[in-house]
Amino acid sequence: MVSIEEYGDFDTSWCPGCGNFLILKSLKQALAVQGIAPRDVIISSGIGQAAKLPHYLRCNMFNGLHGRALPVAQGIKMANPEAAVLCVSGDGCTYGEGGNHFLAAIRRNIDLTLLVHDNQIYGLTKGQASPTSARGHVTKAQPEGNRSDAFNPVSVAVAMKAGFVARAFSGEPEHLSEVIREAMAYKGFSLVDILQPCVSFNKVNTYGWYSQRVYFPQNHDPSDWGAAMVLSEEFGDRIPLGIIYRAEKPVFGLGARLAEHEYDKNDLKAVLQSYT
Ligand SMILES: Cc1ncc(C[n+]2csc(CCOP(=O)(O)OP(=O)(O)O)c2C)c(N)n1
Ligand code: SF4
Repeated sequence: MVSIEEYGDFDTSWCPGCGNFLILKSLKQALAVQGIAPRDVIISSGIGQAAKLPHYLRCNMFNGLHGRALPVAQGIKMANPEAAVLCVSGDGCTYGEGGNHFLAAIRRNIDLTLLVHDNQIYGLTKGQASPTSARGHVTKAQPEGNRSDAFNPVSVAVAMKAGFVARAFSGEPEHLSEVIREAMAYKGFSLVDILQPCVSFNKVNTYGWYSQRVYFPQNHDPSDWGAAMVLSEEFGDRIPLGIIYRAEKPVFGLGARLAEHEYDKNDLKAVLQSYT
């Protein structure tokens, strides 16, 4: 039995009302309900407001370079197959700077869960357009409107036949927590793209904007790739939530440990010292 309290309660540097709070709460709940203890969780994150999440959770963590959280998460899982490995970052970090790692992680299919706080903006650097910002979105850095088309991560993941692809909304925390649980239980690479209002810098995609659009599709069969492809394209007046696509696939290195031998801590010390 694991309680939510074991995951701690930390001060954050997030703005009051930020969608990140409900993602953190939903994740804590998902971990506790699954009975996973903090010592068994390892989170890799990049740079950005979303990437600070593991700072506010009692767990093992690695906070690395912008866009580079996924390769680290994959290495962590290969070295620690028994651990619950998550990668948590923003839409800019994951789909922009880390875009090719996102594609490679889908292809390789190592068993880990990627949670993307998708606020359709660069939050930490004060509101430039991100890969998921809509064409025409006016920001301080794009006063004439964003001139690029938006990247649709759910469509790309479904097109590449990623084994588990879901979308959730931080304004629906119970549903979000349930989807995180299902993603973590899935054996293979799982993506949860989470709509997360940035109350300070995205005045378009607000709680109200998302709330008016999100819906839970009835009778969608996530094993139907064609239907998932069609559903994944819907991102406008209506935005479907839930598991969009799900399939069983060969998992890279399932149950295998990267290194079996015991290591000598002194050797490790010497390697670390060689970098100072
Ligand atoms: C290689 C590199 N490029 C740019 C930056 C500057 N930078 C830091 S955070 C950030 C944007 C973060 O946006 P996002 O990933 O969407 O996360 P959010 O802050 O919105 O949660 C940028 C561009 C950096 N740290 N490293
Ligand atoms: S800038 Fe936006 S994403 Fe960052 S903490 Fe504030 S509301 Fe959240």
